[in-house]
Amino acid sequence: IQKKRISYEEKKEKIYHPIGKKLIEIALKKKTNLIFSADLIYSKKILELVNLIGDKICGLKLHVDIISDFSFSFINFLKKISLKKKFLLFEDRKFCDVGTTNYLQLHHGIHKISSWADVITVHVLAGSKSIENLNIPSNIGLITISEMSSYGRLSDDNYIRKALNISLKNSKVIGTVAQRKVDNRLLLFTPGIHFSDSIKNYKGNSYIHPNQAFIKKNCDFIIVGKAIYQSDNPKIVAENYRKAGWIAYENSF
Ligand code: 6AU
Repeated sequence: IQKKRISYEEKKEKIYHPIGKKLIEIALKKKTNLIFSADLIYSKKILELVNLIGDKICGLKLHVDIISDFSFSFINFLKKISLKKKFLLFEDRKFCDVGTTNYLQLHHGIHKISSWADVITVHVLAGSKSIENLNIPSNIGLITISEMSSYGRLSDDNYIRKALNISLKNSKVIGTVAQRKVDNRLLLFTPGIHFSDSIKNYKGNSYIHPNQAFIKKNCDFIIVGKAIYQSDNPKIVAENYRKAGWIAYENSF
């Protein structure tokens, strides 16, 4: 495993999946590695925020199952904004079951995730087969969860190594969530990001500054939620995270 920091341009050559390449292209074009995690329960609030900060992000991450007034008109609105402002839609469903159940949850139910998401998250706890044969459209990329950001996570080094191996072998996988450097053929996504030192541990989740994420862990994309949506001025704060993430990336070589 080569873990030396490489640039987005170099990484784009190593990632075969079109969605992985597209995400890097967006990052380079908009100079942003910021993914906004809109963990809000009303669609209106999400749309308001996205209209405000869509220019500053390369991805919008949803937990679609927490949205109380979910509808396909909401999804259609989002899709339009995402095409106009150029960012990808992530559904952080963290599929974690046997393959046949993952399949049903991906394609059916009220959310029909495979009909609109660009990127979806999966655990590989149930083994490599659980994310094979899911009939994933070619325009959807997978992100595996190899190592969570939470205190007391149960994954040990052995689990993480195996999860990363599964990620490398599955051609649908564009990257992973982990708290360590990973192989350069994977994009590394880092949640648990906050400027403030005083929020290092918040309700069991751990937080680091973007500098640490890029410089210590060779992260490629930061995922920021409450630091933005709970702030008094999401537009300014999102710009601050965009800038911090971009500068941290540039300083990480
Ligand atoms: O910035 P926050 O803490 O408000 O939001 C962090 C977001 C949440 C979590 O569900 C998610 O990141 N997350 C994930 C992801 C992205 O899959 C993995 C992880 O290890 N930790 C984590 O917080 O929507």
